Amino acid sequence: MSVSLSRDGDVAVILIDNPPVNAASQAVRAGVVDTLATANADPAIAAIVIACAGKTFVAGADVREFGKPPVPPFLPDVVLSIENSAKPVVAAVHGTALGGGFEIALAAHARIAIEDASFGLPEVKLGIVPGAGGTQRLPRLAGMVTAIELAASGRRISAGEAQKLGVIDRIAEGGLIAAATAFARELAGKPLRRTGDLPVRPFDEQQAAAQIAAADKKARGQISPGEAARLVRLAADLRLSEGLARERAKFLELVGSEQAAALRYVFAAERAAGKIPGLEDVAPRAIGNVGVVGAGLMGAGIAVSFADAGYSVTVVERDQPSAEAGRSRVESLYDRMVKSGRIDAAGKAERLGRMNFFADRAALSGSDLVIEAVFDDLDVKRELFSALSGIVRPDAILATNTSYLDPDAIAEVVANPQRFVGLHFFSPANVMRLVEVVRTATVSPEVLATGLSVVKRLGKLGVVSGVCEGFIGNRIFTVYRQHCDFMLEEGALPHEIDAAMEAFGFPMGPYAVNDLAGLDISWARRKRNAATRDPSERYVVIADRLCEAGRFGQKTGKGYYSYADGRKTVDPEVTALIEAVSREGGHVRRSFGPDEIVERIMTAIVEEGRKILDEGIALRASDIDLVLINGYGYPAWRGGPMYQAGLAAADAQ
Ligand code: 3H9
Repeated sequence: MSVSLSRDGDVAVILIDNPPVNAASQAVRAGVVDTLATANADPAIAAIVIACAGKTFVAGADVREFGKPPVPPFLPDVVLSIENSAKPVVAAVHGTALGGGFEIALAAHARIAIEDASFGLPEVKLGIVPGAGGTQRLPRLAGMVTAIELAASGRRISAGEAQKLGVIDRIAEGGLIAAATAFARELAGKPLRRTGDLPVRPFDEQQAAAQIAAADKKARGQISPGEAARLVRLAADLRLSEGLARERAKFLELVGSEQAAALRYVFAAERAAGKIPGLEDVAPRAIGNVGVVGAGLMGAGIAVSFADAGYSVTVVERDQPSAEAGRSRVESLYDRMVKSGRIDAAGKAERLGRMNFFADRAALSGSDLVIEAVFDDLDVKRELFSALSGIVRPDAILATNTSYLDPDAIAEVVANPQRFVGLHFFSPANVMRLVEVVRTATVSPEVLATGLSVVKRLGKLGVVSGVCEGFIGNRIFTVYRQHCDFMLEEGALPHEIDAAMEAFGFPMGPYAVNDLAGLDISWARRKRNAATRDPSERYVVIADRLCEAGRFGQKTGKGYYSYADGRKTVDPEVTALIEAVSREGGHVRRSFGPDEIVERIMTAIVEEGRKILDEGIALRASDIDLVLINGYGYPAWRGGPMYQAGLAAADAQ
């Protein structure tokens, strides 16, 4: 039985118990309707509580039912029967009330939650819009501007924020169900406050219109965020029943769309990525103290990620001034978060309170895990890990953040190399969600499992990669960039390639990204590798020529583009340089349309993806898609290159 009814005096408690996340499956929907009817028909019952067993409140509709013929009762009807209940219904929320779960709570007559509960409408991330009243009821409680923002972004809010916004009534002190029962009893016999009857408070029309336009723009081709925003806006103009009908129609239209299918694939892919054959029964180790060596941009971002997730962090730099500079870097990252409203001053102080900065590696002796983010040079890293082997506990996990070096060559100097793993963060590390968890030749299953579990606790997505140059992501990105350069040499210009990829859905084209990141680092790497380069391989010298001309990207005011007055503009000097390179190589320049550009790049990516799969570097095609989506801005609503090429369908669905 996934829904049961019990009685506490004159209060009926409807308990949903559908592990793992209490998704609103057909059995749950039918159970709620039945128990609600029973409670309403029972004269001894004065009020009703809806709560959940297990780790969370209802986490949404059952996504496994999407794409199949819907079976009644439908969630919007279940939600209406809650709102129309003659007796007061209190939603008692713990864990995450998401999507359909949040919609159930919104339709109740009151909401109480424990402090660490959270709420959200993540439907847009699945390529759909809320389909059980979320877009119509949320603005009636939270106000138009907040509701648009939440529905279009899928952002989750804490119980505290929900209370401030008027979305929930109380935070439970003591036991949740006992507090909810007492609350329900207070409401018994009083006039019911039905969310659907509330008016939408007056709001700034221009602001709402700007939010909708921004949602469309930010989505870069994904339909659902703008549609969700528009539906919320309609709540101010339409009666509830009309608004609900419009919402339902849009939900049904989008749930059958290609974008929704692709995003459901991504959802399943993310769950599959954490399941590693052979690790099913391996328990990860508990990690409390984390050491970070190097507090440059990458190290500071990594340290912040760990402190944000509640770890104690020991940051070590080579000398006192560098340690101080590291602390300032971390502080300025937090200042930015305070400025953007993501945390408050107390949050900053709390996080900094978990961090210590030292100029002596000996400070790492108590760490459970040490990750390095020092200069990406084999000798530098080998010296570090050899020294660390004599400092940290013999069982402490050691991790490298190298992007291009061979971690197995580093492992040679590590005492007990079964504890050595790669944790490849993407820059900026405190923002980017992807971490490649690199399976070194020597790593033990327990350490690999711990790496994955730590990454999950950081709120990031871990994807296991085998060892090869650049791992999954940079290896594919290198090929992607190579083919872009080939097109430059054959007749395309940087802004044409960037425009084609941006129209495809990338936030930035490859050359704009290069200008932002700086051209000098990869130039230095190319110079280091020049001696071992295969002379028969096609090599495009455009990037080298730009660097020779001092064009290192935005930081020097010029790279593939010119940034003379702060704006990115096409630079005739670069066009001339590219044309000269084409001439020298004997290429007759021709024009490239956006479709050809995209197709050429996709073909190259998929070909490299296949090799990566064949070599066993990636466990599944869907892992490759996740790396590109979360590390390189590939539009999630397209599913990923392997999915689009039909190579991933069986993987994660
Ligand atoms: C919706 O509600 C539409 C409505 O507006 C309208 C309807 C008419 N269904 O993530 P985890 C499974 S759209 C089915 O590892 P966590 C998941 O596959 C929905 N299954 O756990 C996995 O299974 P397995 C809106 C689901 O603790 C297991 O649960 N809701 C669903 O890290 C554990 O998942 C969402 O989009 C589901 N809805 O995180 C919420 N959700 O073990 C999506 C999860 O076999 N879910 N599973 O691989 C989440 O965000 C996270 O799962 C959650 C837990 C935060 C709940």
